[in-house]
Amino acid sequence: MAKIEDKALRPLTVVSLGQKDILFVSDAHLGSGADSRERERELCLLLAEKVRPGMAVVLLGDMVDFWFSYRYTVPRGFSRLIGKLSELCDSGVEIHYFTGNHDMWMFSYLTEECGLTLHTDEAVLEAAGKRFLVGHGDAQGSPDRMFKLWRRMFRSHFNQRLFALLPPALTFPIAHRWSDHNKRRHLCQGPARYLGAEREGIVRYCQARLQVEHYDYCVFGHRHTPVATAIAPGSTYVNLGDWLYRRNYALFSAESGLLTLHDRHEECGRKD
Ligand SMILES: [Mn+2]
Repeated sequence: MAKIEDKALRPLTVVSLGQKDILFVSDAHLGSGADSRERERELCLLLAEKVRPGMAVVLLGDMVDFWFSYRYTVPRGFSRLIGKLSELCDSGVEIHYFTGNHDMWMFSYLTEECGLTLHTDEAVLEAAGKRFLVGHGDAQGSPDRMFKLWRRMFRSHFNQRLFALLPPALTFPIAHRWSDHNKRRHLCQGPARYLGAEREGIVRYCQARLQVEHYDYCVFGHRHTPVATAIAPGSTYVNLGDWLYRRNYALFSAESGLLTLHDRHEECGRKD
């Protein structure tokens, strides 16, 4: 717990979004599963329908299942999403992309190609008088030591440079197998469920930070458990769920000051 408290004092980047409405999405894991192309199309459709010029889009990690930005080449796929994000940026939409544990090797490609802002750490967003603590959630109070060790290894600049020297034909199949293995392991454990404030590492982390400063909303992904629940007076924890299985997204209205979690499948009358 002491460790979380120490970390809670760490100052974070503050992003001011003025009076913007915000669309939040996370965990699309594009590139994985047979329905990936369809999922990507549906995501682009959501962006086309919900996002207007002057709005902000906040992508909270694991949007693709695996990515590595080489210096001169980029991985295959995701052309629709990258095109859509570029188009939105060009039309004056402010896009913030927070890397997760599957897309942490995004580096500067999307920043240079689309014009979006990339974040490799959580941040504080300010919009319409509300404060949001946002991030992917893989680094926040995860109890799994092994996971933390892998995370540190993958984020090491030395290891990243080493990886860049190896041919993609060798590294990509390994990365995809690793990702599939993790997914199978999670599927065996059944669908992720919200465990309650005491047992959710992200919530415990948010509560520690709330001791230091106020946030109206703490918004994270990673857990694939759509939930909106009060975790302190005037503070709501929102886990975005995912776009992978549930097609969740959240919308913040600057006018009402409210953040609402949505389920696209439910809206479309689909039962999955
Ligand atoms: Mn994740």
